[in-house]
Amino acid sequence: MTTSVARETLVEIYRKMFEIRSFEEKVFELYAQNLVPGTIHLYAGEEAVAVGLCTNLRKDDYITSTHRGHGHCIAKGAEPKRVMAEILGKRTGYCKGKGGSMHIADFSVGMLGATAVVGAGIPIAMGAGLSIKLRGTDQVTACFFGDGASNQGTFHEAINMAAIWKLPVIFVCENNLYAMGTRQSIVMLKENIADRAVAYGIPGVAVDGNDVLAVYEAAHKAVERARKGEGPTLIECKTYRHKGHSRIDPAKYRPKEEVEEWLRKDPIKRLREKLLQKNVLAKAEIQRIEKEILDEIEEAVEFAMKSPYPAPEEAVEDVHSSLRG
Ligand SMILES: Cc1ncc(C[n+]2csc(CCOP(=O)(O)OP(=O)(O)O)c2C)c(N)n1
Ligand SMILES: [Mg+2]
Repeated sequence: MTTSVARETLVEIYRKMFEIRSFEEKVFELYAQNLVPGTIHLYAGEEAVAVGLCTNLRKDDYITSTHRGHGHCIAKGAEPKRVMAEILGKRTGYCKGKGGSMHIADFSVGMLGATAVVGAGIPIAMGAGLSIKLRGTDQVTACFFGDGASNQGTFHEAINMAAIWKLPVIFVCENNLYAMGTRQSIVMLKENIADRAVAYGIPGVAVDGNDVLAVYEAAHKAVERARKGEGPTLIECKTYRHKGHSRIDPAKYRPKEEVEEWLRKDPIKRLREKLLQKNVLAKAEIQRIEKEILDEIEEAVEFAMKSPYPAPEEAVEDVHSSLRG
């Protein structure tokens, strides 16, 4: 594994994954204290997907996200403190506290937005890909969506269009086996969502989404192909969310053995073990990195807690944007 991925990249990957996990654990804690307005959908357990993918992207590349988007934002380079402020509904958040957990966007790092509408990010990513092609740059767009979203019409329409126009889009299905409480096997006869790529004449690959290096390798190939103008790829990452669908879901529909099996396959634990085993990092270095990140998350919480709420009259600001300026 260390042969193809540079040491600094491996360390950066570990940092980001640990950062997202720590961030999500903190959001869960704040939610329990009744400090988070609205709902939350946590990314804990799925970090290898966003990080494995985004490590291959440049700042000027784009991503689109889902309702489970905190990890996507942070992996693409958004500042945790401003993501936290948005989740707490504060004016210093990315949408000035008016979007909340499910509507975070940061155009400055190419994060085009999270959305509460399942499958809605897929055509937006296709449109961003079309814009790249028309402008003639070598940027790419990566599009995250769930197994549930892959049964929406938007999935089929957007992938087909991206395929015929050879758009630079990487379609990344985060198959965590469930769409709310519905198991994938109840709504799909085929096991691999990646197999659907055949229907559109593009490459489709299914990878272990809890192995960050497997995601990294698949993304690397897909990004190269997209930058060369050879068109889109569908990558299916098999993964698992550690918690229920959203904050109120105790996830009783999941068998205990299944949950335990996936907890054993925790992507962060696995990477940590590999890094130690291959002498990429010593235990003390890992502990130092983790401490640094935990401190940074505490600072993010402090920043968010101290920030003001938007004033009531700000509710009607930023509602429309005019191209005429
Ligand atoms: C168009 C639409 N239909 C239904 C919903 C309700 N809903 C919210 S999340 C969700 C499940 C999505 O599952 P999946 O795409 O697998 O993503 P995951 O939550 O597993 O990450 C549903 C049905 C919605 N928000 N939008
Ligand atoms: Mg799902």
